[in-house]
Amino acid sequence: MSEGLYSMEAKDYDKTLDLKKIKPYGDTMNDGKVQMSFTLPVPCGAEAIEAAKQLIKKMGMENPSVVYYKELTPGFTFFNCYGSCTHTVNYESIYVPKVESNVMSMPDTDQYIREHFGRKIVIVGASTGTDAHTVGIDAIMNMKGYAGHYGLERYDMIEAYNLGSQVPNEEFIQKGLELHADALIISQTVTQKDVHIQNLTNFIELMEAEGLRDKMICCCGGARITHELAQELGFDAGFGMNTYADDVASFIVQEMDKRGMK
Ligand code: B12
Repeated sequence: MSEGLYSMEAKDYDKTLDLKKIKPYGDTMNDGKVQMSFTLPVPCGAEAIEAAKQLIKKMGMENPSVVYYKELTPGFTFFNCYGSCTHTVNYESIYVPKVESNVMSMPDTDQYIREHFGRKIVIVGASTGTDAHTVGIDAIMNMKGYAGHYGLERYDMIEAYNLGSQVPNEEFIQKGLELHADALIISQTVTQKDVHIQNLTNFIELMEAEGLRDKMICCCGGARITHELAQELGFDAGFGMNTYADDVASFIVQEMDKRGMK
């Protein structure tokens, strides 16, 4: 290769992967490149750009660059920016609590239910509280399924009831009782101002007040839900992004078996 602009060969780049000190990957190892978008409550202009760059440096980034900016409305400027992160994380020291179950296919779960319970399992689901998002709970429950995974309604050995969205917790629990639910599953999408925490906490408190908490498996899910958070709030399990009916169905039936529910 000739000297000049393109003379740096691949061997000149850092290729060291140290799992004790990982940082973002842009196009070479350890370059730390991060893309960010944010809005500042200042008029669009040169001072706004300088403010954005100074802020990026304070976030622990080197070489801040603003690649796009636009006035949103007078007094507010939106930015797309890049910077190189100077911080690192020890990946080897990370521990994340996860749902401990053996994820089974739909036919295997049906077979498990036949063998362990000899009856259909009843699962009632909804987006509760003020949450109007239905796509998450539909993805888990609808017969058609989602991303190649059939929903709970498709399982031969599961009686699934999807109550839709904005279902008050009291009504949801009442319906669960009427349907003799083995498990109640909740979807929560909106997390603004921790509204999901208040709503999920309220659900658990109601279940406890009614003496029902130990009688039904309680799960929640949504893009911002983790298993750790769900457990902290008193649920048996929590499911986040890229989870499917298989995950929650497997957990419910195995947990029921563990608890000796018949
Ligand atoms: C569609 C949509 C809407 C539609 C919903 C229509 C409907 N019928 O569902 C409408 C227009 C009504 C809407 C309204 C609002 N929305 Co909206 N909406 C979205 C959008 C674009 C898609 C959400 C979605 O359907 N995802 C697809 C599903 C499949 O993903 P999922 O829910 O994560 O589900 C998966 C997993 O999380 C998990 N899962 C989910 N639930 C459960 C439950 C169980 C038991 C299990 C096991 C698993 C599980 O499994 C699923 C499959 O893998 C998102 C942005 C985005 N691109 O994500 C914003 C978004 C969710 N909305 C948002 C907001 C702020 C709102 C509003 C507050 C806006 C407003 N100011 O009015 C309102 C709230 C209304 C209300 N009272 O709830 C924010 C939420 C931010 C936050 N974290 O709080 C988002 C992220 C947009 C954003 N970037 O700001 N919204």
